[in-house]
This record gives sequence, structure tokens and C-alpha cells, in this order.
Amino acid sequence: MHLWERSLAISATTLLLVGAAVVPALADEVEQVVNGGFDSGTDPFWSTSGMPIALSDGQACVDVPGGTANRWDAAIGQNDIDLVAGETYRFAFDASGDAGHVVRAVTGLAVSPYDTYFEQSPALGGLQHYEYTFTASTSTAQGQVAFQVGGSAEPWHFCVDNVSLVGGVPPEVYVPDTGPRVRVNQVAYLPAGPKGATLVTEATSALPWHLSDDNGKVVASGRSVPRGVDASSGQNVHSIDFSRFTKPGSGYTLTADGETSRPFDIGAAAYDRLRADSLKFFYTQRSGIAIDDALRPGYGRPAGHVDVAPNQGDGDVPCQPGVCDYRLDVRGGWYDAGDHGKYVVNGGISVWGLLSEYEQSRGVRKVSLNIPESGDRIPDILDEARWELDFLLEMQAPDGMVHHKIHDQAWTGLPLLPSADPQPRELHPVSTAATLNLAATAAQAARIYSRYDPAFAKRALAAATKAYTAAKTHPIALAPESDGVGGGAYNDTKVTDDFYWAAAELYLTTGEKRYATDVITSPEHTADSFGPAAFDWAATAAPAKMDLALLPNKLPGLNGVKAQVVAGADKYLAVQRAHPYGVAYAPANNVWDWGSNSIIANNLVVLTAAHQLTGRAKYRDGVLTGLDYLLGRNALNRSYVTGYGEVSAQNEHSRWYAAQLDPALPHPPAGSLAGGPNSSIQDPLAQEKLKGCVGQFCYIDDIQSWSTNELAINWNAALARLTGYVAEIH
Ligand code: 9MR
Repeated sequence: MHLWERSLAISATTLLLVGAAVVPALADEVEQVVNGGFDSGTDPFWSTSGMPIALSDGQACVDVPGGTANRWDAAIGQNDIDLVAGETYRFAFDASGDAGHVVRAVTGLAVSPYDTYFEQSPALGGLQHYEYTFTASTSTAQGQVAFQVGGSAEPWHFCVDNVSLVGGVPPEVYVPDTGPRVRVNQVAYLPAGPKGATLVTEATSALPWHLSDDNGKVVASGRSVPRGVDASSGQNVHSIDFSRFTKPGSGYTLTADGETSRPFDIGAAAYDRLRADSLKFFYTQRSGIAIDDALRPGYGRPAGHVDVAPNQGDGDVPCQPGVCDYRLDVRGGWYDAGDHGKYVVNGGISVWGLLSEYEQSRGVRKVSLNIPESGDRIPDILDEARWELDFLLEMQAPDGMVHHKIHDQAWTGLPLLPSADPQPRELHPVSTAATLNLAATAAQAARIYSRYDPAFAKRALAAATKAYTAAKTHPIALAPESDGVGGGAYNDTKVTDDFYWAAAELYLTTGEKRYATDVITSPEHTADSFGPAAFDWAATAAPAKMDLALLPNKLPGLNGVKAQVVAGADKYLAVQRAHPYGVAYAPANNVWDWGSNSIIANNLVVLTAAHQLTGRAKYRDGVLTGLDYLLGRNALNRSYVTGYGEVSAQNEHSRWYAAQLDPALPHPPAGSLAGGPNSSIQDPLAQEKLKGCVGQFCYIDDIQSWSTNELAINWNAALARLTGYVAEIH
């Protein structure tokens, strides 16, 4: 059975919009499961072949065979379940199983395409009662409840009883546990840096606060500043400034209004670790190579997509039908996110993040990333970026254009190791945006790698030049929004910014006048590139301007570009100062975008550029204040970086760091950035739990919430770029 997650998300969104106007009346509570107590035999339950249901002490038990690959390869279930869209159901059962085994309890569609409407995967032990509430997103008479127990190498024993699905129950209101009302950077404030906190309170006038050290001794005190109702959270808040306290230490807490914050450090060490961890993330995302457990204890896994069954492999990949008549070897690269897709535009902006960290934060050259190439004469950050660059180069078609992406023919379910993905892989059409991403990053690579690997640098520049020429010949090969089956669309219909970025990088590398002319005559050159979101995979003019402003070159009118970057930074500083949580992001109508954490990080990267350009401390302080939000000073009181802070994200959407679904798998590695609040809540779980959420609250740390809680290479590239800078300035 498959989880057609994205198509389901679309239908669920549509339903929600309708549901907002017509609230269905609560029906009487009605049991949908027949004979759930197994009091009259096993009918109408079914089980997969070779696994007959036996009644034992009134429970339904099975001997689960070992050696199956997927959860759904062995299952017990009941079909012909009626589900009504918008109605809330209580799904309950008693179950037991050999310790360490997991049951995937599902309510879904009994027929193809086997949509999953609700699922939970509890780890089993002695007989226990399990109970969940969910709201159906679809109406069907062909529903199913099922207990999937496959995927184990060893045989094991599973029993279930009192299976119940009751419709018409009241919806469960999800209330996040936000802990103490004093919100701080749970990781560390730099000793000489700004130290801001936010207090959530009903009070409208100033309140006393005090700072305590790890012995409970009060070391500083002051009064809060009332800030009124914060639009991004809907909370009444005060801000607290304890910047004047500078003594390094750990275990500090801040107390105000009878609440004590989570503990934090004053010190820089965490940022050295985070700089390395945010970059180490990329090795565990690698495709086409086994991840060595000795290098990443707990994260070792076989190579993915190297033409070993059940993978269909990336070694000889055809296009989608009718798209091209050749095949390409596109092994390698990084998996994009929690899926197994590889997308050139997102690879491009991620490579830029790493290469620009190399160019701007020189200390990173000495940072060991514990990767197979560590110890060679090339800085590890460049070895890691090279893994993706080689893949980007492979995606170039014979005519110089570049394929937008390569991924599975259909969406796969979770969990699924890269090496276990059985789907056919396909190249999608070439696009102008992907072609220009290669032109930009290969040009950037050419200047950077020339001192380490001149042959590669030469090859990269040739590919960049060829791509740039091809893009000029095909300027409107646009990636459509509709191409989102089996992988993300990464649709991009505006490519003037990509032309600008490619021309800028080619100019910075070659100094050739023709590229300078293209830069200067581009409509992007004078346009404001610093809107609510400075840059991301789709918007690449700001990276071009920052590189032009920061790297040595003789572009006529260069001071104007520098002034634009500084003016952009001033806008973000103004937004941040007005924001009681110190966030340099205020999207129109408070609609927070998918991956908002990376947008916030990227806006802060603009501040790093302004700091480098002007040397003015206000920009550095803005970067540090902005980072506080990502590390816990937020409405949810949670650090969005795994393993950093007392309470951090840990269940990001990923097919292989899927501990939430299978305790045998790891959580994401330390130092990965969760996507963050997304007002449009574009997955069924978020739609279920977060309906009506305000800005910062549109996030849930659940593996099923891909639209608020995925991890992704571009987001970690943003974190790496940012923490690389912080590690440099302390
Ligand atoms: O990061 C992407 C975000 O900006 C888009 O709004 C969203 C929907 O198109 O897609 C995001 O990217 C996802 C991609 O499509 C597939 N791999 C996972 C990416 C992160 O969620």
C-alpha cells in the first residue's frame, strides 16, 4: 500500500476551505467496526496470505513472518468502513507484541491508490490500550482499518482486540506544550552579544526580572518592556534585555512574572559545534554512497540509488515518457529533504550556501566534517559541496540545458531507507531555472576549486558557460507547478533573477565584459531584491548582489550594489526591532511561508553581508538576535535545531531518520533545521491539529507534518552559512 501524501494534501486543503463555511453538525457517536471484540470469530477481518488469524483468549493473534520488506507486507484489517469528510473519529484498540516491534495502525482507503487518512505507529510490549482522534479528510464507503506488522527480519507475535472506530466524536483540540512563559535562546548567548528574551504575560505594565546562575544566585535584574500584542503569535508580550551581563557560564535562567525560563549558556562553544554539525548534515543526506557508521555512529546505511535492487537506481535514468530520448547517469548528489528526490534548483542554492560560507567565513576551511574525504588537501566544506556539484553537472543535457529534477515516479511512504526505495526514477524536463543554477554554481566553483583541482575548475567553467548560452537560447523553459507527482515541483516561473545570478557569478569568476553588461542591463540590477524574504531556491537576485558586493571585482557602479545590500539589511533590522521576538521576518498578512525558518536565516545572512561591508555592530547584533528565535526564543518555546536547546525539534519529516515511526531508526542528526511555521498548513496532520493557527503557532514536531516540519538541504545550508558567520565573530 502506498501513501500518496501530496495528492491527499491537495484534496484535504480543498475540503478545509469548504469546511470553513459549513461546519458539519455533530452526528451521534456510531461504531464503524463490526465484531471489533472478536466475540463472534474473526469475520469480517482479513489478513495477508500466510498469516492466518488465530483467536487466543478472545484476542486476534498472528504469527508475523520474518523477512518482509514493508510494513504493509503483513497486515490484519477490515474493509467497507464508511468515512464522512469533516467528521471526527476515535480510533481505538488493545494490542500486544514482542518488545521492540511496531504496529502501523492505519485508517485509509481499501482500494487503489490506498490513501492513508490517519496512521500511528506505536512500539509494542504487553497488552495496552491505544486511542487516537482524527478528522476524516475524504468521504468514502470503501474505507479500511488495518494493522500493518510487516518489515521485520525476524518472525514475531502480534495480538489485537477491541478494535473500534467511532464516528461523530467531538474534535480533539491540540494544545502545544509551550512550557515556561519566559522565552530565551535555549542554546547560548555570546558573552559580548545582545541578550534578549520575551515574556508572555497578561500584564500591561513593566515587570521585574532577574537572571540566576547555575547555583541559583541572582546575578542581574531589571524591568521588562511591555510590547503589546504580537501579531506573529497573538500573544501579549514584554521584552527583556540583559545584554549588560557578560559573564560566560552555563545553566543560567531568567525569571519574570513567576516563571523561570529554560536554561541557557553564555558562551561561544555551542556555535563552533553548530557550525560543524550544520555542515555534517550533508554527508548523511548523500545519495550514491554508503554512509559509514564509524563516521556517523547510528546513521550508517547502505548506499541509495546505486542500481541495487529493490532500487531501480540512478545509474541509467530515462526521462519521463516523451521528454527525451537519452538516459543519464545521475548517481550521487544529496537527497533533497525527507524524500529521495534530487532537484537542481534546490541543490544550486544549497551549494551556493556552502561555497559562499567558504568564501566569506574563512575559519570554516579548518573545520573537520568527519567525512570520507577528511584529511585530503581540500577543505572538508569543499569536498562536501563537490558531492553535489558533480551531480549538478551530471544533470546537464547534451545541448547544455539542465534537467530540473530526478525523482521517483510516485510518492513513497514512510519510513523507507534510500536503498529500499522500489520506485522507478525519472528525469523531468530541462528548465531555464535549473540551467542557470548550474551556470551560477559551476561558475562559482570554477573560481574556488581552481587552486585545489584545476582540471575540475576548468570543466566546471566550461559547463557553466555552455549552460548560460543554452539558457539564453531557451529563456522560457519554465518548470510548472503541476509537475509534483512523486517529488516536489520546485516550480519557478520568474527567471530574470536566475539570469542575473548566473551572469554575476560568471563575471566574478572571469571578469569578462559581456557578463558585466548582462548584469548591468538586467532588470534585477536596480530592482529591490530585499522583500519580506530575501532569497530562497526560487529567488536568487540577493545572492548575486551579496557576492558582487563582497567579492573583489570592478563592476561599474559597484557602490550602488553595496548600498542596496546595506539598505536591504536596514529593512530587516527595522522589522526585527519592531518584533518582540526579534524576528527579521514580517510576511504580508502574517502568512508564514513553507520553510519560514530558512527564510528567517537567509534574511539574517543579508545582515552578515551588511556587517562585513560596513563593520557596524548593529548588523552583527541583528544576526545574533535573529538566531535567538531559531534556538528557542519563540512562541512555541522550542529550538528548531535538532539536539540544540533543552526542548528541540526531533521528529522532522524524513523517510530514514524516522524514529517516530520505527524505534529502530534514528532521529535526525544533531544540527538539522526544521522547516518551521507555515501558515498554509499543507499536510493533513497539520490541517488536523493546527487549524486556525496564528503565524508562529503553525508548526508541529511530528514526522507526518511535511509542510511544517521537514528537513532540507537548502534550510541547512542557510543555517550553516549563518552559524559559520557567528563562529567567526566571537
Ligand atoms: O521548500 C519548498 C517550498 O518552498 C515549497 O513551497 C514547497 C511546495 O512546493 O516545496 C518545498 O520543497 C519540498 C520539495 O518540494 C520536495 N522535497 C522536500 C522539500 C521541503 O519540504
